[in-house]
Amino acid sequence: MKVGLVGFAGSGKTTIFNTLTGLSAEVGGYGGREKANVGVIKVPDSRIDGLAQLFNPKKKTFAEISFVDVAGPKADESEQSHSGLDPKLVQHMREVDALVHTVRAFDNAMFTETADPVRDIRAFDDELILTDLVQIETRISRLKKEKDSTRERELLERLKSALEAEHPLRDVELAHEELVTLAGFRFLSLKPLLLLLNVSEERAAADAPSEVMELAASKNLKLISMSGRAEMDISQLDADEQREFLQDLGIKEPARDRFIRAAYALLDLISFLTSGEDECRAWPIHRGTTAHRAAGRIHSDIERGFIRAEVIRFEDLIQFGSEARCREAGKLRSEGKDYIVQDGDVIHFRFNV
Ligand SMILES: Nc1nc2c(ncn2[C@@H]2O[C@H](COP(=O)(O)OP(=O)(O)OP(=O)(O)O)[C@@H](O)[C@H]2O)c(=O)[nH]1
Ligand SMILES: [Mg+2]
Repeated sequence: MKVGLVGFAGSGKTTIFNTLTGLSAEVGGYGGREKANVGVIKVPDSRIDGLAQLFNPKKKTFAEISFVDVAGPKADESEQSHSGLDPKLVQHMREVDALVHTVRAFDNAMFTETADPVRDIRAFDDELILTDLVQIETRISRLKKEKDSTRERELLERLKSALEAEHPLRDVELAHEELVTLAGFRFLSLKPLLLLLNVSEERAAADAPSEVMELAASKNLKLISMSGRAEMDISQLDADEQREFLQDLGIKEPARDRFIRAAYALLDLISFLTSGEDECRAWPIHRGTTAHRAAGRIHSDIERGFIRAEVIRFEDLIQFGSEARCREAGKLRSEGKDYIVQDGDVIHFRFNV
């Protein structure tokens, strides 16, 4: 899973990036740095540790979330000129599975304007909508020139009307085949979007202001809030000190853990597990994925030569202590291609190529 940290200059993207990845990229660039920051976090999963105790594998592999953090447009510029988003930034955004809009809710001497999260949430969503609209108009005029009036054009016309009415594409109901037709466009307003409210230290443990919560709800967006600055400082301490500081600030759970949960929920991800003497591993998949497709996550050969999936619930494997004992106890199920994989299934795929 690849997540893009986006938002206006100085909203704290790089600070949040450092908090989440434990890296120390330079903050305070104020829109001036060209290079993207890239980092990866491992998703903590106690089930992998549980499996490792049984199998003593050479390797433990956790699910990963990778982050891209690119300098953002300046909020005032975007309001005045409407020149649209920088093409390089757009390119970065196209490549990610989900966008996290970092919204400034702290005051900072660097800015003449006070924080106005509601304005910024609206303005950024408008930028995404505008970028998609320009792209769609270009494509439609090309199709017109070619005297093409296929279903693609009809579909694009429909999306164009939605965008013109200021609805992001994520709010448009689309059938599976339509999504397939659209995949190549990589529209920005179609990507899952999470709002991350970056609040001042004093509000580190408080709920988001009600007007922000209401706006998020009306836009059907998930919202988490954290204090980037405070959490970044804390994330660089050792575990014991971290716990102490979090407690002092009234924060129940570190930002990284809350973030991971929100990102999984946003993308509707679950993990299935594989275990053996070589490796115990968590594999993130979308909820509702069939055993056949899940096999393909591991290797296309396993998908192609799929025979069956042998499934044990993680809890059963731990309780009975081995695959053999699970089999004796009737806890090992043999499932076919269409089985819907569940979170915490430990799967052994049988295949033949
Ligand atoms: N007071 C306060 N300052 C913060 C907080 N988070 C970030 N900052 C400061 O805001 C400034 C901008 O932070 P960055 O993380 O560089 O912002 P950015 O979104 O990466 O900015 P660009 O890369 O320019 O788009 C820096 O001076 C940070 O120290 C916060 O929670 N509270
Ligand atoms: Mg930055």
